[in-house]
Amino acid sequence: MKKHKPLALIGAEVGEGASDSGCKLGAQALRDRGLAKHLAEPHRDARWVDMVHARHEEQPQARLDSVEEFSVRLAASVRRQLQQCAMPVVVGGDHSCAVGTWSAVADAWREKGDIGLIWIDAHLDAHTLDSSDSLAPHGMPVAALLGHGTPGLTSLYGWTGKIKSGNLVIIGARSYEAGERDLLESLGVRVMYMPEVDRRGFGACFAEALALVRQRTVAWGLSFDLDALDPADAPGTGTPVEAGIALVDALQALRGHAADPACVAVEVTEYNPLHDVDHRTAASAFALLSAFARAELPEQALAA
Ligand code: 5AB
Ligand code: MN
Ligand code: MN
Ligand code: MN
Repeated sequence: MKKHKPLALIGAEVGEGASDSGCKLGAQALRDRGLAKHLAEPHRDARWVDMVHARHEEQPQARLDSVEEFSVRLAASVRRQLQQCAMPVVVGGDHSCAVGTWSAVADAWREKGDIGLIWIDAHLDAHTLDSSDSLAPHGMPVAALLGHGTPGLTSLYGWTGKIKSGNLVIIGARSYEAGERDLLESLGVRVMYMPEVDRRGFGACFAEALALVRQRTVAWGLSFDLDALDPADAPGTGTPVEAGIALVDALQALRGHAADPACVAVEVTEYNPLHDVDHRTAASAFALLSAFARAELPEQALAA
C-alpha cells in the first residue's frame, strides 16, 4: 500500500482573536499530550513542523493588528507545507487562524481553480468590524475569506475572495447575530443550522456538503471549531453553546476523508485547555483528527 501524504502539524498560538485568550494555549497543550504520535500510522507520517505565535496585545485595535500580522506568518507556514506536498493540520488557537490557513490554500491553488471549505461551528464567524459587537476577530474569518471585512484580513497575498460563496458550507450553527446571518444570506452561502442537523443527522449533512464542495472545486478542506460539538463532549472551548453535534456522529461522518486526494488541509480550533474538564475536549480533538486522517477510506478498506 502506498504512503499517504504526511500530516504536517502547525500550532496556531493565537488567542488575541477572542475576548478570552485561553485558546492561545491550545496547540501546545495538544502537542504536549502527544497529538503527533496519536495521528501517526504505518502508512501515514505525522509530525509537528511549526509553532506560529501571535504577539500578545490587550487593546482591541492592537489585538486586531496582532491577528493580521500573525495571519501572514501562519499563511507562510501553511504554504511551505503545501509546497512540500504535505497536508497541513493547523491546530488552534482561536478561529481567527482560519484566515491564514485558507488564504494560503486558496493562493496555492489559485492557478488551478477554486477551493472549497466545510466549516463546522456553533457560530457563523461572518462578522465585519461594522456588524460585530465584540470586535473579536475570531468572529470574522468566514466574512474575511469571502472578501468582506478589514483589508488586513481579506487581502493576504494581495487579492480578496479566497473562498467563493458557493464553495462554502457551514454546519452546526446555533448562535449568531443578525448582521452576519444577513451577509451570508445575501451571498447565498449554504448554512446547515442546528435544527437541520438534528432533523437529518450530521452524517447526511456532511455528505451533502462534501458532494457540493467536491463538485465545484479542485481542492477542499475542513475547518472544525470544537464549539460545534455538544459541550458534553467539548467543554473546553472559548465559547461553548448548548445542544451541539454529538462527538460519535462527527467521528462516523468524518472518518477517512483526508485520504481523498482532493482534501488538502484541515484545521481544528478553539481548544481552551483552561476550561477543559478531565481532558475531555483534548480527547475529542484527538479523536476527530485521527478519524478524519485515517489512512484508508471505508470503501478502500473493504476493497483491500
Ligand atoms: B468562534 C460572537 N458572534 O462575534 C462574536 O468561536 C461569537 O470562532 C464569535 O466561532 C465566536 O463575538 C467565534 C458573539
Ligand atoms: Mn469559529
Ligand atoms: Mn464557534
Ligand atoms: Mn470561540
